[in-house]
Amino acid sequence: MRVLLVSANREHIPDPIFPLGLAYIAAATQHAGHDIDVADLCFGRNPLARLQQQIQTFRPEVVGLSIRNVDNAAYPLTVDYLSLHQDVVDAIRAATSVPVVLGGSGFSILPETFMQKLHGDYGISGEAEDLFVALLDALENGLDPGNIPGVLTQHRENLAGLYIKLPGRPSPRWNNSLHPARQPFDYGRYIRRGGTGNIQTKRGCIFKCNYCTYPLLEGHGFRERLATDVVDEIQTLLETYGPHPLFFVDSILNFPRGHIEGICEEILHRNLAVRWSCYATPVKLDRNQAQLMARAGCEGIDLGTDAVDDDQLRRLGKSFNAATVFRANRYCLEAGLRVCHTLIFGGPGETGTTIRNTCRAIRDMQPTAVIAMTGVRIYPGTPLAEQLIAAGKISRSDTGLTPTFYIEPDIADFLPGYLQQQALETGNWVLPGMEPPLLPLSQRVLRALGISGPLWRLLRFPWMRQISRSKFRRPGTSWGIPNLRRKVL
Ligand code: B12
Ligand code: SF4
Repeated sequence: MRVLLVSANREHIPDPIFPLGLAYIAAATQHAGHDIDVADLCFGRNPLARLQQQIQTFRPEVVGLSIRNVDNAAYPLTVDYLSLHQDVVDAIRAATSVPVVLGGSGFSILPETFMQKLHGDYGISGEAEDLFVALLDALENGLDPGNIPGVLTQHRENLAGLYIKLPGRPSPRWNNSLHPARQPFDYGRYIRRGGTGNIQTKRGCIFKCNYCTYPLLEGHGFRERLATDVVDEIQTLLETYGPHPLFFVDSILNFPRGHIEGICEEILHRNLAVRWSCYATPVKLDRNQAQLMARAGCEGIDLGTDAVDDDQLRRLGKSFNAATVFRANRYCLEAGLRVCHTLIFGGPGETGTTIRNTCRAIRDMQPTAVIAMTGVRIYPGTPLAEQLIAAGKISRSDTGLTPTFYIEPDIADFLPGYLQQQALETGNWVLPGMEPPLLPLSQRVLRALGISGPLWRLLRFPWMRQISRSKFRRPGTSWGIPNLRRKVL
């Protein structure tokens, strides 16, 4: 069949991100013998007109639409992408009447709601290499894809909750050396404009942080690729596109023990010069691991710290305490790794004391950068959403498409100003949703100057800290960002 794969994402903040998930779908579809074309709407003017022209020329028999983001998950300057997705579906419908299949991480967080809002013919929640191919086979053979378990259709009812109960169905094709098909896309443009390429080494997460969607999207167990297969892919990427930094998109790269070690050893064994960064957990992050990662090209590590107060860590469902964070931070700095701590303030039970404890501890640790979220984005199906519903603090309808944030009422007035003060004093804090993001123009200039990798690494330089500080000297302005739909509880 002729299959057109469309990536709807046009977000350039913090960077344009190569649509890795759709590239996996493209690879699986090609391997199954179908003819594919891709339409990536990320760059250029008038992408919808281009998309319609492409539909006229390619005459697809099926269109697959990838929906990566629901919103920017930041408060109070929340950006909601629903209308953008509606425009894309309208443009497709105006140009063709073939079935439209919805998928992607954003779609998978709220599959039924997206199906209703966007009137997709079919939808697949979670990883979809196998199911998408099965769906195409059904269409090709005149069968009803609605009979395939896991495929959503417009005509089925009572599917509510099905995908939350069946998260991250393993896709055998994925572990089986299926590499994403990057060639049909302009991967090079993402490296130039976005500063990093991306690669996935495993799926799933065994931890139970109570606000987190990753286990729902990818499954509660780890499914790892072989180190040799991962490094084959890295090597091919460097040979094909030249040297460029990579981001490992795994939920946490350094757990379970042995996985990243195997990859690092293989990188060193092949003498590959690759710079990379990742998300990591402080759990079991010891001196050996940090040093091996540094030797194998790791230039920045984004620790999912969330808080540095034992009570607050427990309430967020984290599997470590403040002492573990201190230790992990020290090992990383000793190994020469740049560290960014991601923090979440305002969750249930947060008090002025827990906020101050976290801020004090973070300042003591002297990381390169801090990304601090104000409020917890509440996602359906997460333990936190269920807990708040059971406690009567939110209703189920609060976990729908309108981005909803929980801020503990007692500290709601104090929190934003206090975080802005931290940012002003230190200069290395980034407050998504509370400050103007790096404007696309400045981002372009930095990339054009050849600065690659995550931009938070620049916060080690006094001049960048000065620029960062100056953003907090005009509190109360909206910096021209549309304050779209969102709710605070
Ligand atoms: C790594 C990551 C990042 C990195 C990316 C770095 C890089 N160079 O790639 C960074 C830190 C930069 C980042 C930024 C952002 N991110 Co992010 N990110 C992720 C993460 C952890 C992995 C994404 C990934 O690559 N997965 C691997 C691929 C293979 O999986 P996949 O894309 O899901 O694709 C599979 C399926 O979805 C499906 N599929 C995909 N497309 C299609 C199409 C069809 C037709 C079908 C049938 C199926 C299908 O099949 C694929 C293969 O199995 C996810 C969480 C997660 N675990 O998914 C969040 C996630 C995607 N991010 C999210 C968000 C919000 C953002 C930001 C907006 C945050 C911000 N304010 O800055 C930005 C947006 C950036 C942008 N330009 O779009 C949200 C999106 C949901 C939401 N709330 O809207 C997620 C889901 C996390 C969350 N909060 O739940 N992110
Ligand atoms: S926050 Fe990180 S460690 Fe916790 S469940 Fe999510 S991905 Fe796993």
